[in-house]
Amino acid sequence: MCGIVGILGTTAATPRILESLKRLEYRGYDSAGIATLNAGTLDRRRAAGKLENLSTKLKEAPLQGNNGIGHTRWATHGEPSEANAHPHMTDRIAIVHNGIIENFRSLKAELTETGVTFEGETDTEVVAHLLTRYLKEGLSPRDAFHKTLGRLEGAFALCVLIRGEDNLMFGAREGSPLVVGLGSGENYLGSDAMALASLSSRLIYLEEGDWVEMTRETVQVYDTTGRPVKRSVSISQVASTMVDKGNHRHFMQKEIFEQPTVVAQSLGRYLDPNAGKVTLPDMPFELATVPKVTLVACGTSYYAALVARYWIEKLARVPVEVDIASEFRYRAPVYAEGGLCIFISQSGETADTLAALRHAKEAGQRVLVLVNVLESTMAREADVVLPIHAGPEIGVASTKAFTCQLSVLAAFAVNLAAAKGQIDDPQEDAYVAELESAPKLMAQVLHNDAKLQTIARSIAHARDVLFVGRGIHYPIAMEGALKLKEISYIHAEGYAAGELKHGPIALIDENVPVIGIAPNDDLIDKTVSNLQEIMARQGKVILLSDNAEDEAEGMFARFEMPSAGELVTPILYAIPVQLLAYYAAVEKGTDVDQPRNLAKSVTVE
Ligand code: HGA
Repeated sequence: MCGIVGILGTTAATPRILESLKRLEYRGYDSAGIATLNAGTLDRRRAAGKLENLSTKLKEAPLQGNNGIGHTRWATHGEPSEANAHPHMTDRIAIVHNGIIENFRSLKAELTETGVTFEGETDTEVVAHLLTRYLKEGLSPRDAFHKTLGRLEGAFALCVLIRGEDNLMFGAREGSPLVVGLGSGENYLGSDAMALASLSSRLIYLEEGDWVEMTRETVQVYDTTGRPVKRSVSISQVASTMVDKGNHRHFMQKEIFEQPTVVAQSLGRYLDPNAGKVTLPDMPFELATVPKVTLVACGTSYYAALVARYWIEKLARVPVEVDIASEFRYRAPVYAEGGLCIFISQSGETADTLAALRHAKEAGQRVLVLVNVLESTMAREADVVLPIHAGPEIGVASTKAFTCQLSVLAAFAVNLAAAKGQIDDPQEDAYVAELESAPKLMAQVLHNDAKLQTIARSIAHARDVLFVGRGIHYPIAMEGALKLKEISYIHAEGYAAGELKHGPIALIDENVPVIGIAPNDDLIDKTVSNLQEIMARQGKVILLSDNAEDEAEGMFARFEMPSAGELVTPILYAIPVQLLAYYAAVEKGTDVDQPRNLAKSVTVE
């Protein structure tokens, strides 16, 4: 989502801010801007659309100064126009904001009454005017900033420059992440380690409610009450080099093809094939005593959670509840005493998932997270962290993070089953061997991608596409539909195959492609029968299967999959649905890596 970079520096700020904003482009944004402070004077350039537009403006009218703040905006309040782009400015300050000021309406009304006029529709602008009012009332910058923070409700990461204060920058964090970067004779603020990768690896992660007053030489963090606090310095692992596409056309394609390697790496951290055991990090509780598992996530991570439910229930015989993070804490969930809550998020910053985590923690639940970013807020707040080791995922539509999440969840399910005494050593050994086979089988699927490219051309111009599957492959159908929606903008739905006849079958005609996910398991006959029902209504069935050669007669297309066991098939079948979406999007010519309206790390609720 929005990216923030702030520099109190000793050399020209604009090129450095632009470079940092470029690193954040993958997160998705719709406008961008930079403000600098030069000899006490504030000035800014903003542009709707891509960073190139901002660069062009900066070439036409450069911004001088060694101090600056920059922002990539993913609009929540107000259209993605230049007027709504950050930084927002008054005659006294410039500010960038990530998050949502929930009480902005009442603040706006209050400010309007005092004669303030607003330039755009963002919630952020009220913060700019509030801070300006307190400065004009004669408060010191520090007091004015602290007083402003006390008036805000909602979520925010803020970064502020003040006119006339050449060696001063403020930042604040509540609900949205903010990181301080330490330089020599310079200091920085960023929305995450990636934002600061080219500037500093010595970072201070602000905690909830923290705010910071910075000069080039000093960094002072305060808590909500305004008390000075000490926060530790960590060394960032985020490499300062830009992640590149290699010889792929898009990051998403690169990440799809990387999957055998990253899944092997990920499994390598959790499997001991010699001993035939799953090895998880030490936990501050006994897994054997866990009475219930609750899995909570959003989007693709939520589908990984749905797959995990099948594994955990079947192997470990532990009751499992799964929910969407944005719904979870608003429905008075019933926690089991000593229950284990698992939160899944690629970035570890997803606002809804983080809020759900805190809800569970407050209720005394044990908290385990699966994240890709080790330095993330969720990783820092959990009792146990299972990193998925997917490496940086740049494509907005998640691919390799999904299959790595599945791999780690499969290993977890086996471990829990062993801890519960539901499987014996030879069974655990067999499951470990099965998981070990995943990367090779994934490579086999990828090897046949040309066939999927041909099939994808036939769905690229459809208005609606359905994905159907049963059991553990039902969530894969939903994930396939999500991928297609995200990057090709084709309306798609994932259904449990048996559910079609209860409504969605009304949509079927000769123009509706239906992707059938049907591995040769104990449900294949049922799934294929459902596909026959679709064909009887002229639906264009595309079958993904390692069997059903005979039943394939009359189907529009069939993609041959390798055979595998129940821990590996969901991981394998994720690949053809990713590739269908990818090639359909390429065929349509959409912006694959930065699809419209989407953001990578969703840090607003
Ligand atoms: N609410 C602000 C900032 C949006 C944001 O944080 N996106 O990630 C706006 O709409 O400008």
